[in-house]
Amino acid sequence: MLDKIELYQGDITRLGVDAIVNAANRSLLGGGGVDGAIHRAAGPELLQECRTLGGCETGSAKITKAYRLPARFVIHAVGPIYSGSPQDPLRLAGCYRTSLRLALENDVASIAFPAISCGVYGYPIADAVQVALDATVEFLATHDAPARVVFALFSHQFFTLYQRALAVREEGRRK
Ligand code: AR6
Repeated sequence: MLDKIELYQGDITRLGVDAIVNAANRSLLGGGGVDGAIHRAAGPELLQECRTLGGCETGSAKITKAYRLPARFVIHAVGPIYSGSPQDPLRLAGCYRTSLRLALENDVASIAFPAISCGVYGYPIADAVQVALDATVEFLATHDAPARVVFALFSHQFFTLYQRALAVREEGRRK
């Protein structure tokens, strides 16, 4: 499973994967951070399509076309605003699971995730990385697609954290 996972440091909007995941809010009508970058790069047609979706629940996701982006689809996932409650990891895992299920249903072979909820939503990255990897590994263990999952980390610090978390899992697998 781990061999299907890759790390990338930089701007997710530049990735030529089949689908990129957006860290959206429940309105799905755009915002700052990665959401703003995706809408800017995709062009105004993305917002037009998002207006037809009727928002999205926290912990879930919806799919649209990707317009001017190199990707074919954008999967808009709504992460939890971090509160320290036991619901947080369940909702965050729901974002990854739902996005991967939408990828499978739309013949997406490669998908890239940003660090959902780890910006203005305040989720501690050290916890979020474990939730992201657990949910992804579990999905890949029980489904044939997607073939490739990329975690796109904007900062070097987050990239290093993901690298370490993956290395620990690789090590655990070899033992
Ligand atoms: N490519 C990859 N990662 C990025 C990019 C990019 N171009 N830009 C930012 N990040 P955030 P959230 C990283 O705040 O915490 C929006 O206003 C960023 O460094 O974008 O889920 C929405 O509309 C951080 O590590 O998303 C919501 O209202 C990660 O992406 C709210 O923010 C997520 O940070 C969602 O907050």
